[in-house]
Amino acid sequence: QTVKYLKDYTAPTHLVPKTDLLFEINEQYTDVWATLHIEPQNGATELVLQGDVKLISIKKNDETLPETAYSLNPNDETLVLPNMPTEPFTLTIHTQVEPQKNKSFNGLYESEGNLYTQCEPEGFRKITFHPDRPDVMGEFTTEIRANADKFPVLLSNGNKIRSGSLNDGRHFAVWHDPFVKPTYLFALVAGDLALTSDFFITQSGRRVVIEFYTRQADAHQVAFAIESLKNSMKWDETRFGLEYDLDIYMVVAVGDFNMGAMENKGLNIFNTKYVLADSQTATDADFEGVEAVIAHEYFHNWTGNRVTCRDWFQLSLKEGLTVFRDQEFSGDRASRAVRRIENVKLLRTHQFAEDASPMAHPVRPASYVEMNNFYTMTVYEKGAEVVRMYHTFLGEEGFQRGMKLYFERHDGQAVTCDDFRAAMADANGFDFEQFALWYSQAGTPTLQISGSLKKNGGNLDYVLRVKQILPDTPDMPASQKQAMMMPLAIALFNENGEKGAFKLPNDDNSYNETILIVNQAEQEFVLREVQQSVTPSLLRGFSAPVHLQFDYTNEQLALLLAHDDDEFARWEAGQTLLRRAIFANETALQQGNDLPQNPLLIQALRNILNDNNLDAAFKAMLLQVPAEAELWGERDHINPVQTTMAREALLDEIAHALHGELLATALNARESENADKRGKEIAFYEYNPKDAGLRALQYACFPLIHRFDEAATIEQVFEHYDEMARKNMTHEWGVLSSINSNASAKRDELLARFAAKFDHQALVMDKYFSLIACSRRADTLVQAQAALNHPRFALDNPNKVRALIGTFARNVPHFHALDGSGYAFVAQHIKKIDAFNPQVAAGLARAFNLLKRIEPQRQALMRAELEAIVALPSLSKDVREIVEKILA
Ligand code: B3K
Ligand code: ZN
Repeated sequence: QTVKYLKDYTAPTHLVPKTDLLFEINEQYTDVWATLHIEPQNGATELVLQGDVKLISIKKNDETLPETAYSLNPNDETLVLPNMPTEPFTLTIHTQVEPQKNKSFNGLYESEGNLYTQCEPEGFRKITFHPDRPDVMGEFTTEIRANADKFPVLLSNGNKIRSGSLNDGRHFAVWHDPFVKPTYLFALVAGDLALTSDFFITQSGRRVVIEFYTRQADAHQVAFAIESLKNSMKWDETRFGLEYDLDIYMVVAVGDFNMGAMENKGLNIFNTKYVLADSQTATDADFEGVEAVIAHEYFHNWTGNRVTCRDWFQLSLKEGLTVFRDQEFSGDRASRAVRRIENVKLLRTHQFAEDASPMAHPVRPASYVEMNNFYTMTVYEKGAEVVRMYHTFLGEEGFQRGMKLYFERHDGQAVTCDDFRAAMADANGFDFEQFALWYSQAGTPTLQISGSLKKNGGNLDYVLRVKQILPDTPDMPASQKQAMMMPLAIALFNENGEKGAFKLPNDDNSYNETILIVNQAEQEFVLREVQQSVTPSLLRGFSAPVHLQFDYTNEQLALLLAHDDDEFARWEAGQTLLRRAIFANETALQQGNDLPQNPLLIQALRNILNDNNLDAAFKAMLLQVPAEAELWGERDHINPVQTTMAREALLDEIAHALHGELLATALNARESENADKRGKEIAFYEYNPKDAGLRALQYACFPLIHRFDEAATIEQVFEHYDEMARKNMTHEWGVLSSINSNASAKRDELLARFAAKFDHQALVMDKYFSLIACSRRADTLVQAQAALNHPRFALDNPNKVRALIGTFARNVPHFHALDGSGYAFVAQHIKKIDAFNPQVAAGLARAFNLLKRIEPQRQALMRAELEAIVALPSLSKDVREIVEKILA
């Protein structure tokens, strides 16, 4: 396999300031003529173009080149033209593609009779030959010709400059994008699609046309996405001073899509999952997902498109920054604290696991085999935390000064993470030299902190000792790593739960919170003139993406859980208590002892349930018991099913001890949700953040209520299902999820009714398949296998695969079944899917990341499956890269 290294970067030998494309769409294939206006650099004569597509012919300045003038190398997907002029010239390249046969959903492909493209990172080379690298930017003009009945809609980037009819029932459209862009932002859509339009007036008074394209049947589900887009446009103007630059913004929804969405200039292409939403088919979480992804892709117009990446190693330059921006947008929209906690939960569950796995890599990877494998939690989510740390150091004003300088310097360019860091530093006179390590050192740092009181004359000092521990990662041993720089936000609480004042060295002001700059392997911070009893609140707001170790007593954690005014720190105190209780259960299970009781934790949860001043959405977060994957942290010798048992035992304890409180809380939340809807239409149960919080609280309680008396609850659910379902999908999904592990036939009947009702709603059928796959019932594998034959299941649809097989791979007791059946099921489908969609197969392969950290018996079973996968001669480089790393 060819490994590409960041250190080998060299500037392009040829630039392509203009590319003119002509697509002739035919029944079986599409002809593409690409005219590249080429500018050789520094006298270069050898031109290397990238392409993985059938070549028909090449012309140089209108003269057909003989086959001897170039060589095609399918192995590294290159076309080498050795003797090219040193003066500017054009190449016109004729290629042919078969979109109907393309099930990789990369390049030009067909879905339900329409054509779509996906070019990031290297899909353009499946359409034509081109340098196809992000630092070769140019202006694109695209003409599309097709049958007018089959393909009434013809779209590409920028503005439509011409259109009209041709002979034989064909028509054409010509699009011109005035902004220079790399090939990865190219897009084309051709098909029979419904249009919903709207408009937005920018801060400078320009009218931007908004166009959403969907299947006819889905057009009624785009209103929320359009509102989200307008909110995003407004927000980027007010918070970042950034205005949209073209006169039209198009979004196309497609059901066959490998990821969430794609930010092609002026023509976003979206997975239907992140466009279509109405209250009968989408949950509150789905609405929030639509809003966030619409925002994310829109924000890329500046952070990604106007300023792009020099090379793919810099991916986090656009992704980390754009995730940070969409997180801030969601936080400004509603429930900032809850959004922050959700982001941290996601990071700690999946990114920390990645950082502790053979796939660990820095935010800026140093090497890759297949770039598609590096659209990771580390690049996106840890990358966003790195951007957030700049923001924490500089504050909003300083951060915006940095952004302004970044755009002043780099608009229209392809740049690196160092350029971004330099802009932040130079705009603020802040030294971010050491901070560069966040881009080159993989692994999650651990901060070991201890605190002690010290007499200082008549006063007391509180001394915090901070030790920073960096882990070994496959790319670099800890011994080669240097101490990182990070903000540590802290406050001190007294025994009454009040924030205590303190002073800093050489500073006579009083503070009750501050941000310490951690930048050494070991250091001490002195907080002067503190009170007698101190409970430190540490890493407030999750100020750095690290593990925190501090020897809190359970009483101190209960104090923070009751009183901390930083919602993250407060939630985290509760999570630590919950984690400790589960670990204690695990130990007891291992040693065959009785399970310990947790009266302090139970009382703390009781207080939360009874607290009428807590925001409902936040209360729901406080009641979440960490999932198995959140518990494994950096541990080895994981026995997954034992973790599940220990966790279930705690859930049982909570369900029994707090049954009355849980019931009262759920009923109160339901009452509040209903309060303003009496006498109104059922359709009034729409998404809004306040009601979403009340529903989140109901369904945080409901599974525990069901756990207390399964037989009685399933009867009730059975009786009231239709009534709940009529309200909206959040309720319908909420009750089904709550009883989804119930062993009775009534659960099967409810799921069957659900599936029958939504037979023609593809996105809801995804929910059905994921319910089947995440159930903890004993027969889940059997049901998942049966679901493969369901008429609405399709192995070539990525959403279906993720819903059924992806969800199953995260179902801890079933994926990790001791007979190996779960591993075999997932491995079998990785092999099948790899034959036509390597990206989706590689995504599934990550489920085996835990290999080395799991107990020996399961490890052997996993290993056997992985070895069978790498033994496949025709395996894609996508899956091979992942599986070989896991096995290494
Ligand atoms: N930039 C795209 C992701 C492309 C993934 C290619 N495998 C979506 C996004 O991050 O906004
Ligand atoms: Zn993105």
